[in-house]
Amino acid sequence: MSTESQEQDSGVGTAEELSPELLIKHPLQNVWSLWFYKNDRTKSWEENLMEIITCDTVEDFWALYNHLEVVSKIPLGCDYALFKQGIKPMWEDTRNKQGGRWLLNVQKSQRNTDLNNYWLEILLCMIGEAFDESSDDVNGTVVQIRNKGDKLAVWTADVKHYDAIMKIGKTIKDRLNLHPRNTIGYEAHTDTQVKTGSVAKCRYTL
Ligand code: MGP
Repeated sequence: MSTESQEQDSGVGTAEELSPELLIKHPLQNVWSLWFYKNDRTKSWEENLMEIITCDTVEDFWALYNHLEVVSKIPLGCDYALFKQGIKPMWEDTRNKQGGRWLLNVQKSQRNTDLNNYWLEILLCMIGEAFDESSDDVNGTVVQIRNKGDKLAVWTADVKHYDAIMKIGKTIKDRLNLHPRNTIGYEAHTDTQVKTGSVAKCRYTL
């Protein structure tokens, strides 16, 4: 059977006949890089941080997400991070230096119930620019699997941008459907770096 008649039989049109909607991938507003932090004690913190892949379309995001190990299954001590291309998920990056993070502590008992959904929802907020005019203040997001309890954070550009920080925090609480008693705290990276024990000073809470 010729290719033409096969196409007619299957009802699938040629590339020329398909609408552009089906052919063109849907671009994201930003290009995003996925990072993995591997917990290898023989290496420095920075050496353990690896940029894995970038994505700039909705379709490529889903291909990436579906290919990844779900976050609840990655080894203890490891992190995933999704950051705007060009911003490294570290305090030292010039675009993080003045910034901080909204931090949600996720209990270990929630690892198999809520964590994967929270992480996917945050990723969708990132690529979908869910923070409206404050989306420019969002640098990226990190999820960390820890024995003492997992952590989910959204890193923002500037601790002085109060309105943007509040908008971002409220959107996170809303989109994750967090109970009002389940508070999130905003820490400046400069405070996180000098914290004593495992709790840093909180600039804001929601
Ligand atoms: P962590 O991985 O963010 O949290 O930081 P963890 O493992 O829960 O530990 P805790 O201290 O929050 O209880 C662990 C350590 O990794 C930090 O103390 C730093 O030594 C190092 N580290 C983490 N971050 C995010 C950075 C960074 O951005 N830059 C550098 N240089 N080191 C970092």
